[in-house]
Amino acid sequence: MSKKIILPVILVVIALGIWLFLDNTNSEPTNLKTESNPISFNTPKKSAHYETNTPAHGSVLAAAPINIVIDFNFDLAPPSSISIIKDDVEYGVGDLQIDSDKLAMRRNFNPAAPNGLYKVNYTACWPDRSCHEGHFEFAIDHFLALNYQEINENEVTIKMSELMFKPRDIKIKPGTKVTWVNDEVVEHYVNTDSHPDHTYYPAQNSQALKTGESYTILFTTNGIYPYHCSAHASTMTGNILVSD
Ligand SMILES: [Cu+2]
Repeated sequence: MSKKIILPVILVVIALGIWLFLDNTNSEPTNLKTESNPISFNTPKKSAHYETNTPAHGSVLAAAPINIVIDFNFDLAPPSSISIIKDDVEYGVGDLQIDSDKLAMRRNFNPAAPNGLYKVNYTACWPDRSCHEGHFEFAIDHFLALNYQEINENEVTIKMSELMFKPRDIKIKPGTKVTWVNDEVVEHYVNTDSHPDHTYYPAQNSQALKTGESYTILFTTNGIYPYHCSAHASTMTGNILVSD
């Protein structure tokens, strides 16, 4: 190759390199936009006698929760309250309810709530009329439902095997009967969140299930139902998404 040709070739290669570098730099913000933006959660504040809550602080749900439930280790009393706010709009529905054992309080949630970050502010009051405040956050991202297995049957079976719920995350229609069957030697449970209070949707709490034993409930109300096995609470988890 003669020197006359080599110089233009080198210049073209350098120009191409600069163009590729600039193009990569330019395309970065576009890539970020197409991925779902990570949500940053503020530090929660726990009131006196607080134990757990559902949805969990920092959780991202594939649909609106049916209610917000907060658990305590002391008797709740009026005038306790729960408020769920996004963009200055209240998404709590109806009055606060204190459970009959007085250890949990709950408020229904607007099923039409859009994607985004929700802040839960609560006031927990005791029989002596003293009150304490706390707060936590969760988010809704309906796009997560794309990862759910959609099952359009009247009856669905979820196996408990290899320390997992199979399938783990399912989407069903209201009016679907779900049966959990224990397929292995170790005992399992079906427990609604949170752990260990199991208060979010109390109908979804089974006794210990031995090999071959099953538990069945009917889901009638739209929303997300996070659950776990209380014997393997940190790893054996699942979600039922009910949507018509
Ligand atoms: Cu288990």
